[in-house]
Amino acid sequence: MGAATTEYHRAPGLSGARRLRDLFARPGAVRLAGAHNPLGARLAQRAGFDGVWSSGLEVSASQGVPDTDILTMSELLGVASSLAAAVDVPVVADCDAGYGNAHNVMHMIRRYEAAGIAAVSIEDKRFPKVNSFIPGRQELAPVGEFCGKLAAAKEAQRTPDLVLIARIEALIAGWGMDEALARGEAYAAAGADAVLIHAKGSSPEPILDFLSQWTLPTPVVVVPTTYHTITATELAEAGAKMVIYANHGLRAGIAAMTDTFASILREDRTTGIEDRIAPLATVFDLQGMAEHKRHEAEFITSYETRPRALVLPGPSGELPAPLREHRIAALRRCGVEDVTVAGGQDRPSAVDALLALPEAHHGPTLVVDGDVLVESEPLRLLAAAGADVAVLADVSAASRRADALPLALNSVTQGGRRVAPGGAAQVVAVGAARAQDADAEFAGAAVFPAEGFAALRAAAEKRRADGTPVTLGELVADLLQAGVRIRAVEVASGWMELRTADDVRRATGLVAEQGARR
Ligand code: SPV
Ligand code: MG
Repeated sequence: MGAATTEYHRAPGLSGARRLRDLFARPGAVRLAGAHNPLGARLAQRAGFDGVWSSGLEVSASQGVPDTDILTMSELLGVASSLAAAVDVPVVADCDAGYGNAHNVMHMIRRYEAAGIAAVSIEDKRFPKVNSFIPGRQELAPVGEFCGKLAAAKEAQRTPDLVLIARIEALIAGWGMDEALARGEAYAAAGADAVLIHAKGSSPEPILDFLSQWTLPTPVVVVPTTYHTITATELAEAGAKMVIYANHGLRAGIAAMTDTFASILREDRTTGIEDRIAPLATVFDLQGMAEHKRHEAEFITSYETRPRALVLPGPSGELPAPLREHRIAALRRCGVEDVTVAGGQDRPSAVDALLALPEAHHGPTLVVDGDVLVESEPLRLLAAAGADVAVLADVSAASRRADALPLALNSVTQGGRRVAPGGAAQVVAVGAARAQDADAEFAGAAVFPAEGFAALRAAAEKRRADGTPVTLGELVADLLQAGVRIRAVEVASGWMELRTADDVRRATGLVAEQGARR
């Protein structure tokens, strides 16, 4: 099988019925292969067949029941619609004797049409029918009754293109050529878009005879199951418009599986049959796995790349519940579901809390100091900083307090607004060394993409080895020192300190007020 993969979900512009009518308009025979599941339909399409026959015999056999109207319309429709969904070529559905009388046929037409089936075939047998190749009972329906079904089908049809095939079983039931031709003409007059003349002998003669006597423009469909020596080209030359290889996929599958299963048990391993069975790569290809992977990259946010957050331990015990909840809710609102709040009984250091976080995380990690409360909007801006290590930088003059961690940025104030070269401000210095140059205050939150988080861990490891207690701001300073590019997400509000009991009281009051306003 070739390396080329198949696109299975192209949105074709034309309905299956329209495409089938276009095929009918082309010279030569339209060739169909039978299938009972989408995999078989794809194999038929891949082989180059013009369409797929949703075979009653195949579907019944695949369910382990005789082809005698045992399965219901819904079951057969379910399969036919799954074939239509799986391939681009038109699907022609074998609808047996129409599942009952004209009422059933009308219901059937609506359902098959809605499922995107290009053509339906109903046969002039009494319901319940028996597969044409089973010796014994083959009862024909009266012509008038069957014409009523055909007229009902045309009445029920909503779209102009759906093709109605009337299947003539006169040769199968032994009623002779004149009866077959007369029925065909009556069915064409009743509105059939095509007639299917079926036969069960090993010679193509009766079919060639029928074709030579058929004078109407209504196309003729043939099913050379038993008279298999004649080619599709010869049948087309004789006047057939559609040739259906109704059950060859099923029979090939039965032969191959029987052989394979026997070989495995005989040889006690599968080595002997490996080169005769399809490789798994072919199975994946037929499932549309390549396309699926492309869609995954395009449409699905991997769990592995979703952001996570770590809230570092605060300076003073447990926060009141409303503040804890507010903090988690702010993170959730900006799309962070995986939130770790360090703290509890053993009150780890910032370094321990950072190093306790699983190292293998492919998405960004937001780290929030325990002594700040950050609203969702600044967090959202931070999380959106993309591939950069970024810190939240409060550029409002109001925030310059004595215990603030100053940041020097490469952005400048111009006409009351801060502007940065290239549009994204960078941190150029952290800490007191250049406090006189401070442009902003570190607002207690930073984001680290996977690589940046690895650098942060390395800085934390080093500090642990040195035995020096350290804050998030100091670790950020370490990274800057180590040459990591640090972006500043500039804000002027949207965070509060929680350093003292007074801060906590004030923040609790504000959060309660916000809650009351909502
Ligand atoms: C089928 O495939 O179910 C058919 C064609 O009706 S045949 O079995 O050849 O009669
Ligand atoms: Mg059938």
